[in-house]
Parts: sequence; structure tokens; C-alpha cells
Amino acid sequence: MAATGLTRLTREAEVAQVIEVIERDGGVIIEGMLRSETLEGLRSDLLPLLEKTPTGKDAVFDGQKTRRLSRLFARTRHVADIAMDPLFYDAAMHFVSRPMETWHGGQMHTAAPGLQLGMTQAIQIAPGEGNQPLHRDDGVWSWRHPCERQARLQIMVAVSEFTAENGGTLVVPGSHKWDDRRKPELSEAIPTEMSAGSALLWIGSTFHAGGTNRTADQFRTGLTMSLDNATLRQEENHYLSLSPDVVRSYPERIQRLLGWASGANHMGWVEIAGQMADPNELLHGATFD
Ligand SMILES: O=C(O)CCC(=O)C(=O)O
Ligand SMILES: [Fe+2]
Repeated sequence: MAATGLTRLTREAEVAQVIEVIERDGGVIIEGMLRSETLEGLRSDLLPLLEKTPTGKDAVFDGQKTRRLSRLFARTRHVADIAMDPLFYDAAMHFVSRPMETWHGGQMHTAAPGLQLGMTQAIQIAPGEGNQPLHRDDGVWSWRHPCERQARLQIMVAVSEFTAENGGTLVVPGSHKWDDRRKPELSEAIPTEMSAGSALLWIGSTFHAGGTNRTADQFRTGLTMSLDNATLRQEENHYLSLSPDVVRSYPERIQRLLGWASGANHMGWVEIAGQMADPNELLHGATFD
């Protein structure tokens, strides 16, 4: 691990390389992750909405000079491309949806938890904002460390340029391997510097934080989402935030990632006509009785 920061790969990297670097360092930067149409589409859909979004109320974590816009699947269709990008999705399958074995009577049964979209947010840090506290995002489930499996793979796409001065995400390389007693220090954190359209990927146990914006006039705008273990509770409650019509308008893979699915472990079923059924059927004409 270079003292200067996380390893940088390009869009042409193999998923295996992405996995290898994240396994070693806890995160990786992918330069030129987004197609230019996707970046332009995100900008034109989200920047006007961010302008109308109030800043946070909580000084410690949300930031009183930071705007956060969520429910992104109701706000821009371009987020679907990010969720299904193979460099993100296939790496998440590796880290988060690892198959597990359990006995079912005399048979050893293998099932993987599957993936779900945990949260979606555009985050705009204004000049004068301080840094967030260093944290692990798997703290939402009080995940314990060191851990034998990951609950989350997160992506932060640079919608504007990310610099050390404008609040580029602080990451503590290698901290995914620490136990729960070790306290992260800001002196160990390295700011993510990347051009617009590039992305940072990191796992749920890596310490990180939004950085301090020391510029006079630059807004740091990022878009983040997570692919999480589908047997955990969603961090952002998509069931209540997105109407069935919005969910139905996306490809089935996205519908399932948003929680309209029962997984391999029989998780999340609904009763349809007296059977424990896949909730995805409710999007396609099935009724309860
Ligand atoms: O804005 C950032 O760079 C990071 C935000 C973050 O880690 C969070 O809100 O959990
Ligand atoms: Fe975070």
C-alpha cells in the first residue's frame, strides 16, 4: 500500500484485480468509471434538485453545510447503470454474497445471501464544511470486527472533481482488518482525489469520512450507493420511499435489488394465494387472494 493513497485502476481493469486490491487495502479508486452520458445525465437530473435541498441539521455527521439527496431511483434513471456496472456488482457478489453451508436434515444446503441496494445518496459538501467523524458504514448493523464476511460494498462516484481541499472522501487504508478496539486517527486517513466520473469503492468495514472543504467556492458533489447482504435490513427504506410504479419501471434485476425479491434463504416472502411467494410477482399482476 503506497503511503500516497489507495491504488488507482482504470475502467479496463478485471474484476479480479478490483477484488484483490480491495481485499488488501479495503478500497480502490477506478478512474473513468462512468460513461460521459451517464455523468452528464446525473448532473442534469440531480444538480437542480440538490440546489433546492436544505442542508443537514446535525453538525456531527450529516453536516450543516452538506446537502443530502436520497430516493435516487425516483430521481434519476442513470443510477441503474451504476448499480449494474460489473466492476461494482461482481465485486459486491464476491465480498457480500458469499455462499454459506447449513444442514437441512441429512443434506448440506448451500445458499448465498444475495445482494440488495442498501442506500442511495447524492452528497454535496459546501465550502467551510468540516470533516465527518471517521466511521465504518457496517456500523448501521453493529457489525463486529475482525469479520469473516462483509456486509456491504459501497461506491462513491465523483459527480464533481474530488480533491484533498474540497472534501474528497477520507479513507484509512487497511483499516478493514482492524478489530473493534482500535481507534481510527485522522492522521491515518488519506483524501480521495479523483476526476469527475471516477469512483471510489470500499467495503463496509473500512474507516472513512466525508472530508473538510477548505476551498472558498468549490462544491464537492458525489453520488453514493451500497450493495449489501440481502438478508439484512435496508439502510434506506426503499419499500416506503419508492412507489411500486417506480420500482416496476426498472429492469427486474433492479426491482430485486430494491427489495422486491425473496432470496435463496427464503427471506422476504409474501403470501400469494396461500403460498409463501416471491414478492416480485406483486409487481407483475399477482394479487394476495
Ligand atoms: O461524503 C463522503 O465523502 C462520505 C460520506 C459518508 O461516508 C457517509 O455519509 O456515510
Ligand atoms: Fe460512510
